[in-house]
Amino acid sequence: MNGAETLVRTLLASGVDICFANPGTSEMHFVAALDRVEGMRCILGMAETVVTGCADGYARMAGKPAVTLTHCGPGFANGIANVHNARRAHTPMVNIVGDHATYHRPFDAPLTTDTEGLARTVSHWVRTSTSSARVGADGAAAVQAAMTPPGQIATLILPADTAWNEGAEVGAPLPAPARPAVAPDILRAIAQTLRTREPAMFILSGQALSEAGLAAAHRIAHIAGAKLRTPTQVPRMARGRGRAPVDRIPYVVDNALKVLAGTRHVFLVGAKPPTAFFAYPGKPSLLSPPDAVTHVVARPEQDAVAALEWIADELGAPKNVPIPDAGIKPRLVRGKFEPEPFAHTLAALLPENCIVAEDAVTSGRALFAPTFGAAPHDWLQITGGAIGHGFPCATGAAVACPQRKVICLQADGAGMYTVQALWTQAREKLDVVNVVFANRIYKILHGELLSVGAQPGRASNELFDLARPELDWVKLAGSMGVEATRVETLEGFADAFSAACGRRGPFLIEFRI
Ligand SMILES: Cc1ncc(C[n+]2csc(CCOP(=O)(O)OP(=O)(O)O)c2C)c(N)n1
Repeated sequence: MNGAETLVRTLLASGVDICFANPGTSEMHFVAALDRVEGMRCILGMAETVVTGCADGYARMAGKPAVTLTHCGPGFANGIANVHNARRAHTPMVNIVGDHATYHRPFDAPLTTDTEGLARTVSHWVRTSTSSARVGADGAAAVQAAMTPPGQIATLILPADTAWNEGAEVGAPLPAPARPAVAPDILRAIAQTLRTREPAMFILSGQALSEAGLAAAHRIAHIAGAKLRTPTQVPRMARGRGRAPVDRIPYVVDNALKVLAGTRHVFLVGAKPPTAFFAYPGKPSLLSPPDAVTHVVARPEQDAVAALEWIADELGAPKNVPIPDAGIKPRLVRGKFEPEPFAHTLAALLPENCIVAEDAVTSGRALFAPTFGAAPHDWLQITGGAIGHGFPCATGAAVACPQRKVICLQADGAGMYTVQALWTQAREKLDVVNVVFANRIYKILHGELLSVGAQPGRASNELFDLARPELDWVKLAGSMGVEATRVETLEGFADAFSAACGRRGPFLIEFRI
């Protein structure tokens, strides 16, 4: 058996059976092995950042990694932005990067680059296989690294001769470490602090945003009077009716400061200290008040659900605290697009148990609160700020959950980074309703320009304008095999969205706003 075949068999034995790929010459033996070995579903992405974004969306929903296959340093480099987003989401991911044969490297052929160096910038674990005999064991180690809590990026570089040489052995699957528990002393001290009833805020991310994590946090909020928030962007959150309505920390620094004002204790549960996305002249980087004390309840890799439940029990919170009515009833609104009326309309229409992948930038600012009253759903967001995440994330999520409707909320400028994902949706017949907010402008950047203290001018108008020429999303989608329609009003959107949700397969709605 050659190295490539042992790698495919090792990945399958380790539970990895989806391969998002964009291969080249150095990966041909891996591709040939995929032909010989049953069981690995191969999905082509027509750009590496689609490949890596799909793997992110897939793993967030599947709870296990997909494998990506990319071509040499430059191919992997094309995919780095969405590996970065995945790393920020603590997504498990295994990247196989084919590279030149070991003996070919000294000749400095055109694709030669520092592949390991590129991989290291976004990976927790990097290894280059040195012989076919090692490939199986390296593959098993890569999956183990990816599955190490809270989820890691593992990149295995596969020189072509290690793939084609014979004499390789399938690697035995390696156990994934369990999530470590938080030490009881730490939890006891946190409970003690909560008993003072000084103003407290829990910031929840990762596992704490699961249904169980939210329920436990809600018990603590109820008994201790603590407030609950998520970071500005969440990797995955259980939302909708029956789930604790935890709002996010706003993106705009002044609004975020207002939300955190008066907080004496910040409790981090799988989250980082609340930090502004960017520095702005005269504004703080850290969003919590300077005199607030920050406590780490659970690091991202620790068992946050158990920690929250322990604190809730310790404080004597009832086991089942009813979720209060969020006070917002979803309703269909008519008229032109505005973020808030759109959010109410969407909330009224979201299908039961759907998955929302959101990269909606300014059009998504008001989505969180109104959708607390929507049917139960999971929400995935771009966690690393590298735009162009929505289409591929939705694509990967649809591969992971073929029985669930996926809704992709995508800003137009961001969408153009990874528009090719629509082609993958069509080819794989994935059940995704894509909504594109076509404002034909990089709207957020106008606000950012003013926020950093600069003034608009000819160059900024030129660089933020997308209207010359105008994109036609109906044609773009159509050319990639995705049916599409254009709407200009909320009532038009409601009709198109309901119809799209009532059928299967990919669809795109261009919302001209
Ligand atoms: C990979 C990457 N490149 C560039 C940026 C900078 N950037 C942030 S938002 C944005 C434009 C967003 O425009 P659009 O997606 O149309 O959303 P809108 O602001 O109009 O709501 C850009 C270019 C980024 N965040 N990530």
